[in-house]
Amino acid sequence: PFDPDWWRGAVIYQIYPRSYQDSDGDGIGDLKGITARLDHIAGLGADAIWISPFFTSPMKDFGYDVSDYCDVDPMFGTLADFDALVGRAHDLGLRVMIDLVLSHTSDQHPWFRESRKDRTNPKADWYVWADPKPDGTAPNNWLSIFGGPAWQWDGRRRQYYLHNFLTSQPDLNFHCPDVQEALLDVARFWLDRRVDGFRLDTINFYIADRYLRDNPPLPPELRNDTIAPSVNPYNHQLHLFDKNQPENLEFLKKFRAVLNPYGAAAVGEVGDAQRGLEIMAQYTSGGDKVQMCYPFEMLQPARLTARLLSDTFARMTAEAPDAWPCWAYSNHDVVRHVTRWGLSDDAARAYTVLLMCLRGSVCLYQGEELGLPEADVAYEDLQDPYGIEFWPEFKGRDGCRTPMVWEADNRLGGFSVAERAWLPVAGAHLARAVSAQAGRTGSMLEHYRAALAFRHAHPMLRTGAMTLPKAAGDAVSFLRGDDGQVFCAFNLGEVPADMPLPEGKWHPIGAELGAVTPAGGALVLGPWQFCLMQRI
Ligand code: TEU
Repeated sequence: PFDPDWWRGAVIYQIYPRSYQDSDGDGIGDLKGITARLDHIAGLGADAIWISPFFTSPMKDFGYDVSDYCDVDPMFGTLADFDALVGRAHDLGLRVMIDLVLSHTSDQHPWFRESRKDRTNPKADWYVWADPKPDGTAPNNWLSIFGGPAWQWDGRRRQYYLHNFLTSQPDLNFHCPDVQEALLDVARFWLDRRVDGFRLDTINFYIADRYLRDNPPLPPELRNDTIAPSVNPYNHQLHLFDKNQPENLEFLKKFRAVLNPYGAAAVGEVGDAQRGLEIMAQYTSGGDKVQMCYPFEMLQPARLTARLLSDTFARMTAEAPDAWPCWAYSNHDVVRHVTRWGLSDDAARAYTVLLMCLRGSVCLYQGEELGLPEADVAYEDLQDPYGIEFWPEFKGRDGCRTPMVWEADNRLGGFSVAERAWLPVAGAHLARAVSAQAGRTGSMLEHYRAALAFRHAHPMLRTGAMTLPKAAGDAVSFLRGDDGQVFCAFNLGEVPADMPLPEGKWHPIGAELGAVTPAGGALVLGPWQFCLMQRI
């Protein structure tokens, strides 16, 4: 059904296609595998899926290095398989979002092969090429996210090219109008194949300063000491000129104009540890750019405390009251949150309910609904180039990318019939497989199902207003709904918390989630307890 607002408050389930379900026994997941498992996602109560890249790719960054935007990599299947996936998803009431990696291509993309030939070919300006400084060094001080300078020397053109990630991921030059047009055509291609929206990879990296000015050093108060400086260049520079240039807003408006006739939506991933919320406000307010942004606030190593939650919402509201976030605790780039934050099952349950009560849309990452911890991947089994480079200080992203576990009594968890999977299935995950949890009262999977159903049953949790969260120690509370119809209170800690009850008459809801009921006019929340109430 045509509903241009479908994304608002939606729960989007992220699929990492290499690791969801292998249908042809090569040890790598594929599109047919995903199609076969869509019932699980519909049964969970999600509104949409986001599939990480499945396009033709040399797989140096596992699909985030695209060599053909308009085809499926043979490893994952065919365009016909994709059409079948979309058809089945729509039959189940699931919207389909795909992951467009527009900021850079693979160095094997025909556009880059042509562009690097010489300085006069028709695609000579399609990438960010620059002459060396007089002493032969790189044009400026910009750094790559995956370590080292963001510039790679090319002997043939005798120039440097910009790469924000691997050297095999050259950055497209969005100052070139033909590049913008070609990328809008990519979006049209997939919209015509009935996708409902896009996750836009590194949306704030599209446009770099046309004068290639040096970034200033990062002021100490903005440094994030939880990330080792060798591992993440965010600790060295204020990313003033290499990303998020004002011209990006013009491109996003063009992108939105492509989406509108289809009722499609986009969520932009904002990779900026310092100014993510500010950038989200720029990109999502006004209704003429992208609908949602995906900031990194809840993906940090530091646990989402009551204080961090209230600060985040206060900052976000100050930047733009109509900004629309898409929250996530876990994804294919970070340590799974249960491990990252050291959560017990009780704590994880409370965080799940909290996520379902927040204003914004939500992304869940495959396996999160099983309460999976990060997998231990031995050095010999590492696949992620980012991890191989920085081991052991940073172990890379493989520990959150191991295969999904479907069957507890199967060596590869029912993921594949192959001898080996591309990443090992974590032995410790098997006991948490879907087969071990489905239909079992009190399991994490059933808790997620109930939490999603709860959000659905109370539309004000999806689209209603939210008061600024009030934090007191580890406890936090807020009201949802335009008239504050729902009261939500959480104890995000181990120490019992006394909380003031809101004024007015209320009746408790969410018993099926384990919400507690105030007794004798007082609200005392034990460790990781929460209370949900509806105004009478
Ligand atoms: O990630 C963008 C991003 O900023 C990440 O580099 C993140 O900081 C890092 O992975 C943390 O470990 C996107 C994709 O999600 C990621 O998988 C890709 O490698 C990257 O873009 C390049 O396309």
